[in-house]
Parts: sequence; C-alpha cells; structure tokens
Amino acid sequence: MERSMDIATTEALKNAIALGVKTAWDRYEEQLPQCGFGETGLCCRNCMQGPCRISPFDEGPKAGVCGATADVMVARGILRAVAAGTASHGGHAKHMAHTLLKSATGEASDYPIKDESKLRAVAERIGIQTEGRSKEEIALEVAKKALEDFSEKDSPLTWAATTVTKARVEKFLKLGVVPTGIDSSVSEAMHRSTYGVDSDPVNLLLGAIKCALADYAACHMATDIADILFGTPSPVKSMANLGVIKKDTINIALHGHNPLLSEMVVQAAGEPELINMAKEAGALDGINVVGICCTGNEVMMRHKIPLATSSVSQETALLTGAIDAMVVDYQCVMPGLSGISECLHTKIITTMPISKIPGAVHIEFKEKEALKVAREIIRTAIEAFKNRDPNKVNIPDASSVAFAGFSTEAVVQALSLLNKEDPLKPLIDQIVEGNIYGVCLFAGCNTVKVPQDANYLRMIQILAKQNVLILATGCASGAFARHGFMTPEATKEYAGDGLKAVLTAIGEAAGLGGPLPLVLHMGSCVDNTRAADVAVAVANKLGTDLDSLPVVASAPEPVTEKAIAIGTWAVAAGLPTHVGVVPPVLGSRVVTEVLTSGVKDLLGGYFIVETDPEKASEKLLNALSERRRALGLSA
Ligand code: BF8
Repeated sequence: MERSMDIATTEALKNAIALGVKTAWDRYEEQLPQCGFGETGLCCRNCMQGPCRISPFDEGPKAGVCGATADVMVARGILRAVAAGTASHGGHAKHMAHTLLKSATGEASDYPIKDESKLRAVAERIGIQTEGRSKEEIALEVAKKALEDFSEKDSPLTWAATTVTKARVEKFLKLGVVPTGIDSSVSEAMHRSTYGVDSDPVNLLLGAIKCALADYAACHMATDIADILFGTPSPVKSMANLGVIKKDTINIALHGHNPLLSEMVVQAAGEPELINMAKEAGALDGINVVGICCTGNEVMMRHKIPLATSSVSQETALLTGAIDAMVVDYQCVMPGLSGISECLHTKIITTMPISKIPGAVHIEFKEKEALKVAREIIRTAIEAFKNRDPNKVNIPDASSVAFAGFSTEAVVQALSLLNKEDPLKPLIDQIVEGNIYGVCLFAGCNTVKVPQDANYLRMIQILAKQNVLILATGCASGAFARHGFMTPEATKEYAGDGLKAVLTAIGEAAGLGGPLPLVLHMGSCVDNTRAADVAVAVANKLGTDLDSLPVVASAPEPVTEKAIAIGTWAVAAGLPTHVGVVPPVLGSRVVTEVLTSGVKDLLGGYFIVETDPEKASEKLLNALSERRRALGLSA
C-alpha cells in the first residue's frame, strides 16, 4: 500500500532507508496481520483471569471468565478509550487553569494576560462579575472556577453547561449524562468499566457519552484559557510541509499539544542574544521554529510559525537531518522518534514530568521560570547544531501557503463585514439559499492504515464542489495545509459556484482581493470547540438545537483515544459524525447498532463508519440533505 499522498513525506521516507531506521509504516508492516480479536474489540484484559477473547464465529467461547459478553467487552473498551481521551484533554486544560491562576497571582510573570476582552467574555459567560474589576481579579476567579470543574460538584460542569444550547442541556439532564467533574468523570468511567461493575452495554455507552461531555468541557476550557493568555487567533498567512525546514538555520521543531511551552520557545527564539549565538555557531540565517501536530497548529494560528508535518509523518521531520532539537510536551509524540534521533545529531527534548522518553534530553518545564527554560532549550539546540552532519541533510523542497487563524471570533468578525449589526445573518441566509449547502468539520489524525491524506483529499474535493463549507482542526488541518487547500486558489479551483461566491464576497469585503481559503483552519484538536461555538451561536439565533442544523463532522483517518472522545461528543452534540477507520466495535452488534443508529433517536447525532472516501462523502451529503429537508430548505 502507498504510504502517503504527500510528495515531501514520500521523499523524506527515502532518507529512512538511507539512514537504516524504521518509521511508523515499517513497524505497522511488521505488526501485520494484526489481531482480529483486538480489532473487533473482543479481547478483555481488565482482570488477571484473562486475557479473555470471544469468538465472533458460531464455534468458540461467548463470554469471558467473569461472564462478560461481547457487548460488554466492546462497550467497556469504548468507555475506557473515551476516558483516556478525556484524561488527556483534562490534563492539558488543568495545566492551563493552574497557569492562569499563577498569572493572576503574579507567580508566573512570563504569562501576562494578553487578551483581556476574551477574559471578560469568558467571565461573563460563566457568571463572574467583571464590572469595575481588574483583569487579575477576574482571571483569579475564572481560574478558580475552572479548577472547580475538575472534581465532583453538585452541579453540571460550568464549561459544558454555559457553552451548549439550552435544549442540549435539557436533553443531557433527561438522559442522566451530565458530567459534574472532568477528573471525576474519568474516574467514574474507570470504575464502572472495571471487573464486575457495569455490565449493561447501553448503560456503559451512556457512560461514554457522559465522559465525552467532560472531554468537551476540558477542550473548551483549554481553548478559552489559551486565548486569554496568548491572544485569540485571527487570520494569518503561513506555510506548511517539510520544505519549511531550512538548511542554514537552527531548526527547532515544537511538537505536542500545550501552548504553555511552545509560546515560550517562540518568544525566546526571537531574542537577539540567542539569534546572535545561533549565527556565531554557523547558522547564518538564525533560528527557525517549526511546528508539528497540535502545538504546531497553536503557534501557527497565533504566530504564523510554519507547520512542518503532523501525526503519522512526525518522524519525517527528523529524517530531513536538519532538525537540531525536537521539543515535546505530551500526547501524540511517538516513542519511535528517539530511535531515529540516535543516528542523527538531533536532540529530542522532553519537558514534562509525566512524559519522558529514553534517549531524550529532559529539560523540565516550570511555569514560574518558563522563559528561562525556553532559553535553555534553544541553547541546547544551538549546541546540537554544531554536530549536524551536512551529508545527512536532505530536505524535501515542498511547501504550500496556508492561511490559518479562523477562531470563532475571527469568523464572526469576517461575517460582520457583510452585516455589522447581525453577523450571523449572512451565514444563515447563505445556508437557507443553498449557496452553503451545509458545513463539515474535518478533525482527527493520519493513520498508517490509510495512505496518508488520501481520504481527506478525496472527500474535500467532493464536498466543496457540492458547496459544503469546510472547517478543519488538528491533523486534518495539517493534511489540508500541506496540499494547498488553505488558500484562495483552492477556493477558485474546487469550490462549487455558490460556496465560491460566498467565500469571495467575504474575502473581498475583508480586503483580500479574492476569496477566503477553501478550508478554514480553526486550530488544534481542543479547538474543535471553536467550531461548536459557531454552530451553537447559529442554533441559538434560530431558536433551535444543534441536531437540526445542516452540520456534520468527519475524522477520515482517526488514530487516538482523544479522537474517540471528540467523536463521541460530536455525536452527543447532535452531529452526524463520520469515521474513516473502523473502530474496535464490530465484535458487538448491540454497540455497533447503538452508535450508528440507536443514538440518533436519543441525541440526533450518530456515527457513520465508512472507509471509502467517496461513499463517506455521499453519506455526509445525504445527512446534510436530510437536515435541509427537515428545515424546509432546498435539498
Ligand atoms: O490532538 S489530530 S494525531 S496531534 S489526536 Fe494527535 Fe490526532 Fe493529530 Fe492533536 Ni488530535
């Protein structure tokens, strides 16, 4: 099978052969054939009487030692995956909340509040008095309220209850799936899925929905606080793909998720003293910071930092031989990076106490001296550069322009150019008239199981032609960015006439002299909540709920447990949600049926599992058409 649709990635993978190292694709091939029990969710290791496996065929065991059936095993597996995703986003959000608290009390002076109007908007939304108060006073209360959302409360999570429609909250209350703590939801999920607790598959799936709503709250909180501390993104022009790595510079790749670290490295990399030090070491063009995965999206949105690569191809950045330091925090950082760095001069720098890699240098990140740590990281990169072997440098000459920075606020701002008093009206009008047939949010990862980007590329071409407005986050953004889909030129080439007219009208009103890009880059994976905010605002304005809007979501090449958590909350929010890789659920008819259809009656959203990108596009278009018809719009 082809590994990637991207020429730069394909080119860089040739360096792996020259260097004699393995990448994710090689390791995947060594794993084949993968375990059928695991693939279908029919393997349980939740106790030491196991592992137990259930035969999908007539012959063979139909229950584990404890009596757990296929339905129980699969439902428990999904719940645990959602819990792991929620723990990850929760850890990220809690880290942000603690830093906001320290910023407010003056204990973390490297983190001043950059966006006071966002702080005030968030505070007002969650019921905190803002009038006549300093930003530090407000921030302190916002941070405390955020931290309260982690343990068990006697009321719904603030960051969930204040950010979805009222009708959704009522629905969640009725179903008993309202989370009252982010961390406590994770612990409840682990409790109810352990040996001999919840053995009702439908109840377990309701547990997964409850935990996923805690994930949503964590994601929203992470985005809110990132904007408060670092500024709410607005449109910027940047570049994407391996060609952004430069030969004559110190190249520092920022990889992971939390902007607390990457913001500091970007800031320190601009300091004249360090730039001079880099030049003295022989890097004539100074210091070049590039991004990978979600932290890459964060710094791209706020600082135009180019995105080198993402997700499954993260190792290719090292294969260029020109990355001097890869600085990581947590999540989606492959342990395999370390093996590749061993035969290069590259330093992998871990920074978080909970995320270390053997073979890496550990420079621990501390909020109280964040800039100092960032400077040390840069000095380490400069030292590493001195050992760079020019014979091993081979940077693919491929990169694309990519516009990013479409936060909710930026989208509303762009729409306000068409109608200052009522910015959402033009969006709603265009949906009603059919110039925008619907909206699709692309999210999630790249996987070894699909030629990298293949599903994204096919689906966007079909959907955009049918006038579907495309939003993207996470590594979906990376996929579209490196193939040039985040440009006005892509709008001209691929958008249907209606969509092209709308994007052109907004782009021209914004003084771009042409259309907005075909794909609106809304940020990292936690920033999926930015897209949710736009949908909630439209639903509130129309006095309706999310499950009646022509909005769908797609993760065409998903990988992580975080993607499962996000997909589950997208379904809970009422969205038809496509996944392009079959999750480990096929071993249970009940779970498969509930997730792909039964849940629709309860929440309006449901999963569409479809590995063929053309059929997936068709199914998403059908879902949009069903909603348009129900609203009395042309379908
Ligand atoms: O959180 S899209 S591979 S980087 S999980 Fe990871 Fe998937 Fe990328 Fe960001 Ni999201």
